[in-house]
Amino acid sequence: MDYDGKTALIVVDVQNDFADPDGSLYVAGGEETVEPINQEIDRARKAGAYVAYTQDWHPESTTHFEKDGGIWPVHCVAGTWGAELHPHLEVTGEAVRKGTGGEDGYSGFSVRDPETGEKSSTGLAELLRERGIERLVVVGLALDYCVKATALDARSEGLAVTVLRDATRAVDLEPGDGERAVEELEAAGVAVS
Ligand code: VGL
Ligand code: ZN
Repeated sequence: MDYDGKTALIVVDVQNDFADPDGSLYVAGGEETVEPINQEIDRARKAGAYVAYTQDWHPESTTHFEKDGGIWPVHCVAGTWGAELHPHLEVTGEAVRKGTGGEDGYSGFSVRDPETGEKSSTGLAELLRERGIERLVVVGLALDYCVKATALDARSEGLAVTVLRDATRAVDLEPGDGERAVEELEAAGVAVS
């Protein structure tokens, strides 16, 4: 993907809990994405493209967590080491935080109230719209959750979307989840390269 003013790069959840082997929801190989992502950030910045980041940002108690009725170990609790962006990640733009009110949801674009099911925007769509963005490159963690959900929502927003396979890794709760995510993305018109 060549960057320009109408193409943005979104760096999804490159946080210690996912990208550091000591993180509580470590995604195998997560730390290996940091270098290719930094190169992508450099390419995007040199072309004057907009770069945004997302952060999973949970309260201590949320139905997202296994201990509170969900499926995940406690991770990315607001203000903790695990929620910080990886220390080697080049940070050059705004970070959109999702799940701050205990909502569920994986996409950088929207979260869902676990009680009412009501969806609300994180503000990312507005940030992109204000800048007249038409194309989005999505990288980060994890391929089968937040990267996939963000890319699919971006397609629903009418954007052309590319996911860079080398700059993401899958949780693979079930073996093959990453490959199935790629198929789902491609079926939705996302380019995976
Ligand atoms: C994520 C599981 C739980 C992600 C976030 O960033 O892909 N996965 N919360
Ligand atoms: Zn989470």
